[in-house]
Amino acid sequence: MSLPREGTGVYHSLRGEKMLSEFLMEKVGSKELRAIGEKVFEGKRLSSKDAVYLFYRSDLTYVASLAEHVNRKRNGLFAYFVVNRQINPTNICIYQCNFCSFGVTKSDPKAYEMSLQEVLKKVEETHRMGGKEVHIVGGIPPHWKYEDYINLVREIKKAFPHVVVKAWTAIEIHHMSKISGKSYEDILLELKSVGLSAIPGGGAEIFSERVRGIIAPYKAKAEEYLEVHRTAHRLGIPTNATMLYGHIESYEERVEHMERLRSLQDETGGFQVFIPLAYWPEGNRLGGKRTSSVDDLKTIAIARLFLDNFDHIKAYWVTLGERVAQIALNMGADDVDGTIQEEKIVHAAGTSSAMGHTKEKLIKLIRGAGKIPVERDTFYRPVAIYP
Ligand code: V47
Repeated sequence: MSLPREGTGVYHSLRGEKMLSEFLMEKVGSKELRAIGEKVFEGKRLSSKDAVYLFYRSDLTYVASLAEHVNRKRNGLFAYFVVNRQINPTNICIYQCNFCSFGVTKSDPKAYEMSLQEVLKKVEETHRMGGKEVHIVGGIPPHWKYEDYINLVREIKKAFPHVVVKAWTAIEIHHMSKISGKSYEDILLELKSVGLSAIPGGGAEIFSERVRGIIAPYKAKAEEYLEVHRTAHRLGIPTNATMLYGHIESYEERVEHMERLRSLQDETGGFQVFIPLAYWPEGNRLGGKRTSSVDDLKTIAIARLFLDNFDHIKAYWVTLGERVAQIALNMGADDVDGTIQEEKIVHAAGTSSAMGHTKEKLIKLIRGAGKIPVERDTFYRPVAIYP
């Protein structure tokens, strides 16, 4: 199935790019903001300095209007969702990152580990309800062997060949390399041979060495995360990219993070989507405050403007909340992730969003944003359109 190219949208009353650009330019007093707006309309790449300037100086409506203009040119009026399920086979984790409220030690009373039968039962439920994807990530237990990660994917694909397995973040793959002595390439080839189709974006957090040293001192470094993704792209495995923001990082560090993703994307073209993850502060050692909705929306909009080589920007309803995710679909985002069914990582940190949603609810959410819902598969191929 293919989609019609251009959509019309909230700006159709302004009819066309020239009028929109004139409207926006008139609204803006600052010389610097006008110059950034002009770059956007001329299709020129924003510099890191531009993006930092937008974080500090732009109001939400300006940056959001620019971002939505860019999104409309790329995705028309379409906004995507997937019928999927998250499965977190265990919360036992050796890394104990300070921002994480999900991972616990093996002796913690909250520790759990699913059996293979339990995981397969969850995949079966997803399959029965027409699910296209299982997204599998978890803690990193001290007792898991390299083969455990491989076997889980193999067994799922053996039982459900039509379900797409998007599994193991770069952090897990780096860990698998440490315990097995194998290269990223050998591990990814083996995972691919047993049925892994894509890699989720988790574990990126913030690449800045300063911040990573405080919030996640023991897990894979930024270079290692990026090298796993680079290798996956070379082997034809598409991946996603995330950024955990709103804790102790500066705007400059957010932009540096996106800059490193943008330059890897220039090199490989293998990222499918960028997912800004708003930090939730309950139940972990880092603590702090929740992000504001304005910060969430500005971050999505600036990501849309800065990451000119990414096709999709995800408004992840679990971290944003359903209502802010809906607004984000008018401010640069074109995807809301999926039905999910059972989210544990951000719920452990206090998010008030639902555990999961029906397909009908996501269709309603997207329609409420004035967009046309497109059910997609893991690779953003349309499965059904709901005009
Ligand atoms: O890597 C952990 C984040 C991520 C907190 O690839 C937290 O399509 C907020 O990566 N507050 C896991 N966030 C989730 C993830 C993801 C989700 C949806 C889709 C995709 C995709 C990827 O959750 C972790 C971490 O960055 N996280 N703790 C917290 N307190």
